[in-house]
Amino acid sequence: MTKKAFITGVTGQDGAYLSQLLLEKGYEVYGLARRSSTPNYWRLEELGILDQVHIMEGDMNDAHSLGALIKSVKPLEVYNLAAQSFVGASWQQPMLTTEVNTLGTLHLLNAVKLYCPETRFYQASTSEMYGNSHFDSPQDELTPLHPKSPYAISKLAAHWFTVNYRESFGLFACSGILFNHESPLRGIEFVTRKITDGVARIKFGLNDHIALGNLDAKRDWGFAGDYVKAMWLMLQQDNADDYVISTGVNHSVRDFLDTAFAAVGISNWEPYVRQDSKFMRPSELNELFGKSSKAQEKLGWKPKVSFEELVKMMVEADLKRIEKLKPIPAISRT
Ligand code: NAP
Ligand code: F7E
Repeated sequence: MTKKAFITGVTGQDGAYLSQLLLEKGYEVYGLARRSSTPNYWRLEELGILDQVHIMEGDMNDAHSLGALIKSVKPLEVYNLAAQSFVGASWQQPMLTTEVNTLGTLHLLNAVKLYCPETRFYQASTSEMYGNSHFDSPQDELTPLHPKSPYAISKLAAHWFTVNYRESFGLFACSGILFNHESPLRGIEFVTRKITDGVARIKFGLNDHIALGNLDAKRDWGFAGDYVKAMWLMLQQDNADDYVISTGVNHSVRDFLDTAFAAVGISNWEPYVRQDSKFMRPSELNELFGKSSKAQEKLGWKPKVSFEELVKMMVEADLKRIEKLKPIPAISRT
């Protein structure tokens, strides 16, 4: 019998890579997508898999639609990736962030408990839950949690609901505490993609600068394609558990700028970068990096793509995209 997987957030970065991985493994993939006047399937299209994913319309805020979908699909595995995932927006929209990230997760856990309690459940938790833990670096599964943004608080609550449904009702529910992971499919508002898109625009003369916030923040940036493998591995174990997924190496936004501009032959990026207070956060996490030894030992998972390879991959993808937008020189229009 075909294995069925249900992915919320299928139109997002991780949803696209996870769909690709599961299709390669022979799963039938069902993806929750919210109704929109302009469908947002570009990532599934870029990977060439849109026609292989069963798109199911629904919303994390609508418990009824989630319940009906889980009842009809009865998946073997559920991956809960849907979220208001942009930390910066969570101060402006704390209610929405909580409704989608916390209550949405609760609606989904309840649907699984009610209609298919044998289903294996993955929750997309985050290193943001640690807050400013640089006294406890690197962070692992035992590091104290002290969230610093509405996003982090909403994810912390969803994390504990996941653990609680495992402990209270015996659900096979795992929480993956993933550190930042990026790719050419990353949303444009996140700093990595904002930089690689900006570098490509500067290279082709479409823009003259990139406006950024705090350049000193450090993150543990890995490749999303590597990280979705860890999600799948968590659900293949004998017992449900929680795992940190990270590279163990961190870099500052400045390092990212160095590497991204170097990829187009620019060694001094300072003339092309302006700092704008609009992109500063009310509460910033200065430094995050994780220790994924539990995942390495128990899941046999290891990141494959290095920081340098990741940045190069993202710059190259944006150069290809922007090249297509480049105005045709007047001389060749005749
Ligand atoms: P993403 O690209 O922002 O994707 C988020 C997805 O959630 C999109 O498909 C979005 O749909 C969907 N969504 C948002 N609100 C929804 C709603 N009300 N109902 C249904 N779907 C909704 O995020 P990502 O980078 O792939 O991350 C995947 C998950 O991992 C998220 O939960 C994120 O918080 C978590 N996470 C990410 C990272 C990271 O570094 N990427 C690290 C740790 C944890 P639309 O396309 O319609 O907007
Ligand atoms: O910011 C700084 C910013 O928005 C990274 C999400 O996937 O990972 C992501 O959250 C750093 C921060 O990601 C700009 O202040 C400077 O220190 O790319 P980001 P994030 O906030 O780390 C975690 C693990 C998640 O769970 C989230 O869902 O970069 N920064 N200047 C900037 N950030 C942005 N976005 N834009 C700037 O102009």
